[in-house]
Amino acid sequence: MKTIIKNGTVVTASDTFKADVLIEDGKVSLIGQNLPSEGAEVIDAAGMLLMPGGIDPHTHLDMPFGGTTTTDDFYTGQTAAAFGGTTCHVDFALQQKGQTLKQGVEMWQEKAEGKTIIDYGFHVAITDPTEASINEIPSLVDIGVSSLKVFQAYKGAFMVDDTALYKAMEKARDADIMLMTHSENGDAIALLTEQLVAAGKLDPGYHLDAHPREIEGEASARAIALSAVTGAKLYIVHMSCSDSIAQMALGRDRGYNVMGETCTQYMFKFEEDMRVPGYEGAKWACGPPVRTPEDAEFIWESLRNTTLQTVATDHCSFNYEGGVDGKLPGKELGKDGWHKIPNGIPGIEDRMPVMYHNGVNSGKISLNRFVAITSTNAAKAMGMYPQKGTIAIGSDADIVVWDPNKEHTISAKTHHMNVDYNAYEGMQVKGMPVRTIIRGTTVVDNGKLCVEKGFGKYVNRKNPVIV
Ligand code: DUC
Ligand code: ZN
Ligand code: ZN
Repeated sequence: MKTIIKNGTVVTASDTFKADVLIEDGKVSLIGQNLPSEGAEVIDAAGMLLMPGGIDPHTHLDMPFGGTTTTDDFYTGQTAAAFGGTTCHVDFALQQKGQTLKQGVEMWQEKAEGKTIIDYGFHVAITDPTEASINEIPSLVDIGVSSLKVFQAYKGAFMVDDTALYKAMEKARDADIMLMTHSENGDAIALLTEQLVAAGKLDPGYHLDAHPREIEGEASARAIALSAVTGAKLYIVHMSCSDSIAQMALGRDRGYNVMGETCTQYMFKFEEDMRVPGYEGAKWACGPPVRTPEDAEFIWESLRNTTLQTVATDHCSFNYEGGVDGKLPGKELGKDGWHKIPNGIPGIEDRMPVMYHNGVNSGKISLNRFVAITSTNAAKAMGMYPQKGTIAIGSDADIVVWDPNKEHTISAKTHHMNVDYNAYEGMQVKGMPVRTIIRGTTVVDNGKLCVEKGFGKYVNRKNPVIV
């Protein structure tokens, strides 16, 4: 099966050039000028950009959390991703108490089974750090898992102490696994939560007071220091503010093996959105919390100057008005106390258009930097490069045909995510995917899903690199 994409402009993390792209057996086989098209399906991409499909390194599909479960399963979440130009994601398999790490992965594989639309992998989150679990870490590479998550927050649920973090880092270092942290000080959050609730401070805005920026900075510094001492590769997820990102800059200046991710919402949702009167602020409860417009500017600059290297979504969807009409319970769970709001913001569909419009069109980042932070760097950090994350001979033909002039207004009324609100509601963007191709097969074409459930494939990952 041959396909040729003609007349487009190829954009990678380093180059922009006009070329035809030939695809054979799901892989890019030739890139060049005026390639012959005999025997091939021809896609005319005149006026279009051809970019590596987006890679979202941080999602939570079908995840039990906060007394409910995220509303997007692997079918709805991955379908939405494909409509937004994302061709691959890495989801978090959470080890349950008493489980082995492998059983955690198997549990998530079952959730994905028969529902997939795009390619995917799993990080494992170690939440029950027994000696057996710690000793199991090196064997994760045998099942294609090259990243391990440790929570420094969510005391009493996912959090592990510094002894476990340190030991996990040693094992990850020896097995060449990327150690990822959710860096906030979980002890401080637990105490602040107790005090705020006891004082009757129950509105959604108090979520912010329980998650001060300083403790994200402190936990990030701690993880970076332990990475420096152990030599483990460290990837800090969802960095939200200047306090933590400044620590990342310092660690990278010192030559430590550390890198940082941010998420789209931290550039567009702010504390003031959470402190509105009434309950609306619950929509933006996530951990770490949304911060300030000044932090957003700091994030843009850190993405530009390479202190931060990836933009993910932390896609974690809960309905604003859940628990009715057969819908899973959602944000309404916290109506009598912010501490019961399930944390999370949806966005798997919107990351690419939102970042393109606000980053590239505004001149904040170059087109090549856009590709780097939405695809290539995640592929490298997660051990998928060059199979994924670039357009090159021999790579999977995961290509998004992008119309730089197509305009779209983002809305929950038209999005494909299974959730009743959208963080970017009403945002008018210019630049949209018009065709999403995975392994040479068109998955979405001009607003139409073209593959059946089960199309997406598990990606075996290895040899992650710090970018
Ligand atoms: N943060 C969220 O907002 N949701 C899921 C988990 C997390 O760390
Ligand atoms: Zn997290
Ligand atoms: Zn997360």
